[in-house]
Amino acid sequence: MRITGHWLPFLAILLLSMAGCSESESTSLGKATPETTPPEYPVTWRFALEEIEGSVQHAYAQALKESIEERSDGRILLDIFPYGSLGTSAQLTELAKNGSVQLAFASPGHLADQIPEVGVFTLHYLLSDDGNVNRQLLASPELLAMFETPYASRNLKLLAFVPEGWMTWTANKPLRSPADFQDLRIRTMTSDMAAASYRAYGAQPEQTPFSQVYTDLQLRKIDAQANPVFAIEEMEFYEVQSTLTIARPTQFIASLVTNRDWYQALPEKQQQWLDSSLKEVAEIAWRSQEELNQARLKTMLEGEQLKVVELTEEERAVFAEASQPVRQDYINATGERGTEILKRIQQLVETLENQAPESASETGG
Ligand code: 6CS
Repeated sequence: MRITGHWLPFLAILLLSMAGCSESESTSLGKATPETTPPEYPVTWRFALEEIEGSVQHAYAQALKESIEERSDGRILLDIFPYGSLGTSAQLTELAKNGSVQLAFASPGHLADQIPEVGVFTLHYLLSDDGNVNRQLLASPELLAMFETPYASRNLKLLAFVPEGWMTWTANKPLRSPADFQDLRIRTMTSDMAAASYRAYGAQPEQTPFSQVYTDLQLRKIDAQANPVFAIEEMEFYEVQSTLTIARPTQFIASLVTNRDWYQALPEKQQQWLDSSLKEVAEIAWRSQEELNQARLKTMLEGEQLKVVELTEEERAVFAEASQPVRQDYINATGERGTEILKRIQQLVETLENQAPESASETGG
């Protein structure tokens, strides 16, 4: 299943005009509920996804819905809006900022134009090859705290980083070395940082919304794109590309955000329900992205829909080397705070790798 995006802006405008119209006015408009006034239940929170039904984000949202509705005994209800029902990733972030939706996914690959620090997750060959190390890194309260101020500067509260599997490349040829990227028109997510990594390989990146990728590939406006396996299958990119290259340059990482004022004004009990459910769901989400990525690769292989090329460690090392200058771009864009984040991630990866036995999987974590 895929979607086309020309009507997405109209839905986003509709939602923008509905800002704050969720079922319980007292708790969803970012106005603090006075201690003495008990909240009116049930309260409905809207949750906007950057991915369609059946995706990793959808599995996460369903698990969160189940958890919070059960934990709150039906006082909190979650209304899930899969990609295609509201807007592009950038528009969803706006909807979260202005309180039209209470929860939204905002992937660093799109968000880095607004919050440059988060662009660190678009850098190649920075994270560990061990999926479990990355999982622990992304759940680290210390790491989340480092992003608090950058997100707050956009009136957003970062609730979680959600790893969704390794980024893989599709094209109509194998992409074994930077030479294969020369002048390749590869679609990347919309931020400049997301594009920079591919420019370093010699490509001509095209920064476009997710909903446009299939058509652009079909019409040969672009030659290639990057995404985790599950997304390539569900968005049917395999129909218009011949080869999947597994180079494991980085994980696809999403961030879960809410409006900061809204979160701070939540009655204490509701904040606790949300925080506890987020903790519970993190583990489920990790397992479901692994399963989904593996199952979808199997489906595409069985259907002989794509030729799969996995790079050797030597081939990956050439890309890792070529990607190094982009770290300076990141530092230039983020200054002291970004430099600190980059350094700390490198240290945490090293520490966690020394503690953990190797357990990476090919397509998932
Ligand atoms: O490539 C993109 O734009 C999208 N890819 C995924 C896997 N999730 C959301 C994101 O917007």
